[in-house]
Amino acid sequence: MKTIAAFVLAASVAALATPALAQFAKPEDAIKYRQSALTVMAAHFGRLGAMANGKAPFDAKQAAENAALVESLSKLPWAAFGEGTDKGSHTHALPEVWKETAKFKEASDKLVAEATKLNAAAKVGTLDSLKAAFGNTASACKACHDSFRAK
Ligand code: ASC
Repeated sequence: MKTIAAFVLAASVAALATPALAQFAKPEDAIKYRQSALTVMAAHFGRLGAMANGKAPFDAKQAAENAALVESLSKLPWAAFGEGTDKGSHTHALPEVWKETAKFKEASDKLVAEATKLNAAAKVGTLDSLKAAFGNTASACKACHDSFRAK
């Protein structure tokens, strides 16, 4: 009994201490997860872009809903870029993601910060506030793509 308890405790500690990859059974699962999160985020960000760029009528409620999703989704992909997930299925992620980890973290933190501001700006309910925050968020997307995503 004591042995089992000790084993369970050790396993729990190991699970808590293990890096993000442990959340995924296989590298391809992590790749699929992060690509899915980024795809869904881009869909909602694109709806905001259509409004910000005058291609769709501004709708404050729609903007707020989409920006809230963008903020939540912006937090998801990064845990799925763990060690060993540079290959396993088709990926556009460059080796720099795993070579320049501090720079990659800075770039992803920047996106989360801008998406958080975007959500706050959308809640203001005006096209002008949406436009400014949309542009800053798009710049954060682009900065990360420029350094870390294959063309
Ligand atoms: C989008 C989208 C991206 C970013 C990026 C911004 O709508 O799908 O990847 O914006 O193009 O520069």
